[in-house]
Amino acid sequence: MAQEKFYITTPIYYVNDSPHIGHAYTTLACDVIARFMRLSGIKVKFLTGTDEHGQKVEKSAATAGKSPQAFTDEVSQRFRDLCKAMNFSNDDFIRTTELRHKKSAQALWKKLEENGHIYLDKYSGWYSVRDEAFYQEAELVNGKAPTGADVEWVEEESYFFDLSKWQEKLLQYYEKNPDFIAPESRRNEVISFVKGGLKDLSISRTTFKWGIPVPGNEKHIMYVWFDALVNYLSADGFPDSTSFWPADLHVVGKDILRFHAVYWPAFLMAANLPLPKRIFANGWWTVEGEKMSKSSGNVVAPTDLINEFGLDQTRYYLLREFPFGQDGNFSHERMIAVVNSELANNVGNLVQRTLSMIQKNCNGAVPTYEGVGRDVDKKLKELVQVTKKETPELVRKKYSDCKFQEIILEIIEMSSALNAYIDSEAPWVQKKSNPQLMEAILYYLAEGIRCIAIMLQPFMPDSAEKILDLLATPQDQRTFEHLKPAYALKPGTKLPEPKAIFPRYIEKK
Ligand code: ME8
Repeated sequence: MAQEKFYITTPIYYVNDSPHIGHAYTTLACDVIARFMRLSGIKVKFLTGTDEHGQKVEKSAATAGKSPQAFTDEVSQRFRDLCKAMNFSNDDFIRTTELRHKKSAQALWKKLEENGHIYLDKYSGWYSVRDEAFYQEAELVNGKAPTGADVEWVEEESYFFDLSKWQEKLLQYYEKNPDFIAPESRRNEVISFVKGGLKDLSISRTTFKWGIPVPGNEKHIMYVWFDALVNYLSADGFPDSTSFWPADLHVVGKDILRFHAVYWPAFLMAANLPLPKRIFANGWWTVEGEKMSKSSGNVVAPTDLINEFGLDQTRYYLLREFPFGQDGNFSHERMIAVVNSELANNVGNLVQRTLSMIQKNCNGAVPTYEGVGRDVDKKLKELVQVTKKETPELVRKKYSDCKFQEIILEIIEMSSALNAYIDSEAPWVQKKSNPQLMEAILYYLAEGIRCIAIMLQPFMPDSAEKILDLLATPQDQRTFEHLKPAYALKPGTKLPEPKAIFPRYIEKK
């Protein structure tokens, strides 16, 4: 049965810093899936937001000489601005300092308490503020967290969640639901972590104040990860009424998979709530071969890329460069090469050549394919059919599996094939000798472009829209359903003056 609802989420980002391409990347992936689902007629909730409590944010506010609230207001706005700059289509933006979230986090806490899964004790152990995570002695490497972050010794009264009781249930769940954690290699890491044994989890702190008070004992504030994970429920109206939960997909970076694939499902099981259907972990961007960090001064801001290369070029490059789930590297030189060879010289050139030939030779209207003396269009028809040989189910599966690079490269391959077809058929040669044949060639090229533009919409919404406008495709005929031949271009439709879509990038000296 076709699914008619889809709930997709990004991590909520810490407001200790300005957004960079790593943050934009995870949200972009969600945006592309959300757009694809909407174009497939599915009702979507796409959520992103900011994680504003905890010691790390409190410290950053102090360093900036601001109150935590003023500081979080300011930095959270930068993430909101990023959504606009990147053309993200999120339906909601949650901040953990909002009342709706506090209510929700306290309700989940109470539920776990009622169900007997929370108890008061003392915590003593290592804590890393940068990671906002507890570490066991055995996990430390040369006195630091395995991530390289500094740790400090913490001893305080704390509430605990009985995580150790959920080890077997979690393992059974992973076993029964092989798609729950992706990619496969990450799934295996989670399984071996859980098999290694789970300790009860400290879920409250008393040594600072910037957090959500524990219901019934305000001396304690909730551990920031307990607070943060609940955002996926609070944005859907929990505990009053939820309309989208369970989430279909949580996309997160590989650094925070453990929180989502171990702690979160355990909390949900303990509260008798349904589990998200899938958690997909994306890999890590380095920049010119180096880890991206403020101290190395190599942080790439998405807005800088947008200003230099264009918005859709940036969206395209980030998802095209390497398979989602793997690690990859940002290189300025590679970005120029990709933008020029695949967007300017390939798709852009195809659109430009075809539409200007139509404008010049077919009275600026969609040409006709009727009455051609030979079967010229067979090959092209097949090319256009490339889009249709894949069933909607298969395409949907590719999106759900986050195979962005594969999807993009298939579209580019189709564009290359159409360009090669122009060269081999040379419609301008047919102009005098066989104008009908020329028209047929141009018709199928234009129809191929229509399909390409429809398919590019999730990745490059503005540019795809411009191409569809140039083809005078009706606004209500631009979904994946409209790839079907029944909605093919109608000969005789007047077309506007062609415009360049993807300019060539010329490096400024
Ligand atoms: O962890 N490459 O927030 P955060 C790829 N608040 N992705 C990257 C990246 C990089 N170099 N750097 C960051 C938190 N990311 C918590 C989450 S969720 C309930 C709470 C992305 O601001 C990636 O998705 O540290 C990573 O998981 C996320 O940003 C971490 O953002």
